[in-house]
Amino acid sequence: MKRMYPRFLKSATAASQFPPPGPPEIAFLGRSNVGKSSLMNALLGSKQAHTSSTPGRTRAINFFALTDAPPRRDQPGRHAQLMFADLPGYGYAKLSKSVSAQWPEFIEPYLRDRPTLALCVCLVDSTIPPKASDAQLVEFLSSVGRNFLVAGTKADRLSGNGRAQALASLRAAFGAEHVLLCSAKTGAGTKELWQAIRDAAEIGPPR
Ligand SMILES: Nc1nc2c(ncn2[C@@H]2O[C@H](COP(=O)(O)OP(=O)(O)O)[C@@H](O)[C@H]2O)c(=O)[nH]1
Ligand SMILES: [Mg+2]
Repeated sequence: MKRMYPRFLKSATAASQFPPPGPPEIAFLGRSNVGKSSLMNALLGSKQAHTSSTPGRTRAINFFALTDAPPRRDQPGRHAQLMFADLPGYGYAKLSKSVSAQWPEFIEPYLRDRPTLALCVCLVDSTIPPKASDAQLVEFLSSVGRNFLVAGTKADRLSGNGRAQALASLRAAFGAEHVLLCSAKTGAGTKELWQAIRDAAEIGPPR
């Protein structure tokens, strides 16, 4: 799989700071520690992408522009094919169809209104039973008509039988067609995830 090259665009903590809608955008959501940074790095094949450990950026939406060729100094504004949006990770305990107390107020409008948002990748730890809060997030995304995918993370920690059970319980919770298992550690599932991203963004296979 030919890689894509991420370029950090900006960190936004208000709707007025979102970059202008451009190419199709993929949002990554999940509770802290679910493995979001690891999985994004596995998808991008780089450690430069994730900035969530940078102070001040953890409560922000971090936007990345992706191109299918390395950035060139002489073409700084090179056309991006895709955008990744790394959303703040923490408990969704209070998330509901109405505004959440814990969820920064710009997140819900982002998920509801962002015109170029093509897919929400919801990360759920496959090694523990799905949480009610994960279901609430997915319910919210469904209620606003968003295309979503549930990626069960850390699947390398499960045995073959454990993976089958985890897949079954995630499918029962979120709908079979929306679920896949992955591992940032082994790379398992990342090809399928890329395919789902490309399908949602309606961009062709890598050249
Ligand atoms: N075994 C295993 N551990 C993982 C995987 N992905 C993340 N982790 C571990 O889970 C912890 C949280 O990962 P991180 O990517 O920082 O989570 P984030 O808070 O969602 O960004 C770290 O200790 C990672 O090493 C995975 O695919 N397999
Ligand atoms: Mg992180």
